[in-house]
Amino acid sequence: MMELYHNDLSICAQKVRLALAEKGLAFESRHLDLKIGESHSPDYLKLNPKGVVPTLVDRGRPIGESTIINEYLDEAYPEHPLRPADLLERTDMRRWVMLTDTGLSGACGLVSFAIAFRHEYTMAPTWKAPEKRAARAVLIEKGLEHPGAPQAVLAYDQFLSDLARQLDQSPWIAGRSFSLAEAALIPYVRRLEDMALAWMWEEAKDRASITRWYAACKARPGFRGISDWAPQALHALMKEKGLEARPRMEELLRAARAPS
Ligand SMILES: N[C@@H](CCC(=O)N[C@@H](CS)C(=O)NCC(=O)O)C(=O)O
Repeated sequence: MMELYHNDLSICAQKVRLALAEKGLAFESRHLDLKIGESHSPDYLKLNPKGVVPTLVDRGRPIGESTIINEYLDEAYPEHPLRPADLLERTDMRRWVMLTDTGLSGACGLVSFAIAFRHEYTMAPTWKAPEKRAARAVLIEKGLEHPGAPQAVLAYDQFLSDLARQLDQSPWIAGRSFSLAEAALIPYVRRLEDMALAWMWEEAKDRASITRWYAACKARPGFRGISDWAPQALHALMKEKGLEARPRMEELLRAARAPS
């Protein structure tokens, strides 16, 4: 059976679990605790030299990078295809998946940490890279007052605008079918919901298509890749801190949207 090295709340791991669940593929779970640095153990670094999750081990070979893992899964296990048959829809799918590796992932990490995780995480002893330790220390201290927060909030907000516009035109992100674009992007919407920030689309008239789409996503088998792994205690903290953060988030959004 395939093995998946992952973490319950990791966005990149959620993305792969979503694809696995949607395709009905079972896996042996190898859950790593990122806050104590388990992804930096010498044994794990042999599988994933970057020390990050997820890593899939299939046919005796480790595969890293969530985008590559999902493409691999869909090629290796063609039942319940997650890449549109239409070439242009498939191209669209890849463009949307790319968003996660070109800014959205960093924005999500900063916003999540600034609002919620900084209240839970302490410095992992195995975070050896000095620049990483220093960056985390500033985020833990400053939260949404971090100098990178306005840019990260703006990027997340822009993503929601783009997503809503796309979903005004088609039922799913890449056209007529649920695809790897959903697997890649649902976790980013879910993260906002986990932090009680669903008002960012639910209270915006021009983002109603996200509400419709997200309800349809939740009804899919793939969603279990997130919901089956939801850590209850951390969720309570994320919600509490997200509710507290709403006024500051609204201020940052007003500033980000104001014409310069
Ligand atoms: N580009 C990679 C990013 C993986 C990544 O950054 N994973 C994070 C969790 S979402 C991680 O393992 N962080 C642990 C650490 O940096 O110590 C992918 O898509 O798989």
